[in-house]
Amino acid sequence: MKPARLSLLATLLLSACSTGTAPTTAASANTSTTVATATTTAGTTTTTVAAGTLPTTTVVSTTTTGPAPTPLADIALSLEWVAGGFPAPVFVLSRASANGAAGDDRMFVVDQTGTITGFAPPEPGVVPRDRAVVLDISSKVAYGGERGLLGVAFHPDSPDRMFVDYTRDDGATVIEEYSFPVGADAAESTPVRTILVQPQPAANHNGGMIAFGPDRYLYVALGDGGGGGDTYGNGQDPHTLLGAILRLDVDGGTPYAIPPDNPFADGVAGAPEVWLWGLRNPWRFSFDGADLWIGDVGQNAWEEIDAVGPDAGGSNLGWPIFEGTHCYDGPCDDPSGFTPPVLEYPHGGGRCSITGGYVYRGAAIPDLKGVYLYGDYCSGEIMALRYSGGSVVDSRVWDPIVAELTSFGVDRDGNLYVTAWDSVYRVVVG
Ligand SMILES: [Ca+2]
Repeated sequence: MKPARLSLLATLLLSACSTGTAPTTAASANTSTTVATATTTAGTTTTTVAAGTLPTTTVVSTTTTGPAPTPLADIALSLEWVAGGFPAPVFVLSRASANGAAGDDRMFVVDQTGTITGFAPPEPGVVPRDRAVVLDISSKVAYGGERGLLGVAFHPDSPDRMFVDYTRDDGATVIEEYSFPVGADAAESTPVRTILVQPQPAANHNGGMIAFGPDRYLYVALGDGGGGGDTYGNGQDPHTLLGAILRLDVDGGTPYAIPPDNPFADGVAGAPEVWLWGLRNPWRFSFDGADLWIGDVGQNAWEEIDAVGPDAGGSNLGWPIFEGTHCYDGPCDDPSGFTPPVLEYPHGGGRCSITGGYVYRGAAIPDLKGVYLYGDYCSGEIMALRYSGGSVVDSRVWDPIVAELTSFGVDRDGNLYVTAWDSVYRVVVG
């Protein structure tokens, strides 16, 4: 038995899991995920959004030319434990060297409580022993439920610049920049500057992911402000930063500049910071080249993955008009203005909250190249898909293997990691 504790998403998820439906097999969960047709699922007639409704959006694909990929059914994966004993790990990352500068061999575990811990990169089968806290902001982080230190990103060109996303005592989301010189044991304890403060009307749905895109802009995920069913009406309001993914130029202004090609850069039809809107709680997102992959946590029935190209700015991802492809709070009779998910799966079988992951581009597992791996926080399953020609062409669910699957992460070589419960694992073949 696990000791009781406040854990990420726990409040929301426990209630959602308690209403779960009958167990769903892996196959049925994923065969019901491809979009674009009106379907009847679990006895409920649904309205769905047709795929490809935004003709200006680049068609995302995870496949590359070459030999036919290995069917996911033929790939055996497991998790190799690499480090444990963390209070509440929610993310793991490394930082690359830049411009020929010396790199940093450490990986960094982000704890929701407010600490970031560095540890030596594990060799296969070797437990890393040296670890040290590199930043502790727990005194100003409000931790509990879905609040806390939720995201960290290093600047891709200046890896001594570290950005954090956390919840402060009054519930607001704060993004700060810290100086963490490559080669230093730890980061400076006082932030260089505050990038953003976003008030949050409720404790849940804070988003939390921050990451730099290949365009060198900082992308920031913010949930709809919380409650349930979009209590505060933020999902379909492009003028609020809530329920959106923002795109900020942290190099071009103080505290940031608006990229001139942001869809609402002039502030007329929406907030200048907004890149994508109509999101519920985009807990984790990642880039695959210029494509943006988002795991948007659903309400009570459907979890979804969204994938958009670099010209998708201004796209409305549907919440709360749609939950996944299903009408939630209509009218839904004209879905043409919404970008549907590339995949959705229903609650049930222990599944109740998506943990978005990464398209695998590492060298260690050639069969996984181009595969998007993700998971479910509640079931602890690792899942995967291949996406080509506008549809999911292969999918797979592995056995439940971890409790509280909070996040995926990659190191600078593209190896894939998982944070769950108190540990960090590496995804390996076997
Ligand atoms: Ca959506």
